[in-house]
Amino acid sequence: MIPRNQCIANIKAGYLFPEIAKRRREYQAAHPDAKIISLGVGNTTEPILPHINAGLVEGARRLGTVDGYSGYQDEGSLELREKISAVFYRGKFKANEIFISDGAKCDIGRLQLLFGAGTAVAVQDPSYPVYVDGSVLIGAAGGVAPDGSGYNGITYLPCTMENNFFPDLSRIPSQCLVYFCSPNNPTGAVASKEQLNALVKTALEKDSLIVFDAAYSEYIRDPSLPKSIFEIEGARQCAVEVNSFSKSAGFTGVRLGWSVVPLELKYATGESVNADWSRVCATIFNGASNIAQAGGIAALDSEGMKEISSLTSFYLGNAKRIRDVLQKLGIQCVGGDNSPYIWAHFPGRDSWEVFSEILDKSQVITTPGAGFGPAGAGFIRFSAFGNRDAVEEACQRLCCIIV
Ligand code: PGU
Repeated sequence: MIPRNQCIANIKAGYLFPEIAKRRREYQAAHPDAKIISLGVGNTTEPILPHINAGLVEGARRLGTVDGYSGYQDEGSLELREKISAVFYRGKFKANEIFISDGAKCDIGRLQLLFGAGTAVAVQDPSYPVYVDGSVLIGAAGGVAPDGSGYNGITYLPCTMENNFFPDLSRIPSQCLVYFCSPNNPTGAVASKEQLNALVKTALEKDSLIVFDAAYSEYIRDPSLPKSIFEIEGARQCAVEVNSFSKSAGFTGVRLGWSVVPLELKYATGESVNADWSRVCATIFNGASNIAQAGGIAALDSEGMKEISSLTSFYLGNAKRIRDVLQKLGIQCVGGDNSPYIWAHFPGRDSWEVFSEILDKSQVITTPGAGFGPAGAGFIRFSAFGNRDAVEEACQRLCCIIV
């Protein structure tokens, strides 16, 4: 048989969330009567709101008509791209700088193809696992270091209580791909304008490229906090941004997102990153579902934006309830105010052990911090995605336990 891709061999164990799902199944099998509640994976639970849903239904209906039928739309609907530019970037991007995708995760994976195996990669630590795992899969990182410091070839930028969850930028190597997520998954921290100014300045000085993941931008309530890297001067020369309708419109299962790749962005050798991205998308991606795009267009008109605001406020209401309980229990935590994640500190504890103890005592699923990188040790992530009754029940149960 043909040999295995060594990059896949380098990846340790399973992807984080299926691993948690496996532990949940095992616990359920051992405790058949347990009513498990998940505050684990960040998966939306609430129905899609009526105006946006009507957009999806209308999109499906049109496909059944002679005039409304559409087939492949590689670059995505022009109307949707123009709306994204108008709503999120004050019209500052042309339609050919916005690429419609089937979600931010998929684009994060595909973007790696632009840079390939030789690229230096830096991540906030902890971080959304796809940045690191994707880098290992493409060969930009090697195997796991035996001392528990993570994957060889990845520069981990610790984000801790001590630095207020914003990393020391001087550690970013030159000519590096820097993944940066704000509002952050998993810490819930949101970078300020000054912090993002410093990030862009560093990237420009070090000839590095930022992949800015803004998947939770619609959770920002503090108007002083930037929702996009492109609010920062100089970002067009050093950043791409990915975003998604998953967590704002409840499209986790519908699948719709976008990436912004400015025309000004150039490789060290002067070629256009935008042109290459267009080539990659045309070659291995056939565009997002036309039905999903019709839903996205509805989501971005004034009625749809009101629904996005109300849905994200609902999840932020859950976040507040969870955070209040943790604080009452004397557990130090951050996040949950401009983000749907709460990052709780269990100093000196193994986070998989804390995960199991919480599950055992309260039948609540969480996510162990260690799954997000070495600096996640001693932390637990609580997700605010859940029906209100389930979240309130989880809070009551958590109130009664001491971990
Ligand atoms: N970016 C970030 C920072 C995320 O946290 C997630 C989902 C995505 C992108 C995915 O966006 P899509 O547009 O839906 O592709 N994170 C969730 C779900 C787990 C997963 O593997 O994606 C989480 O629990 O972290």
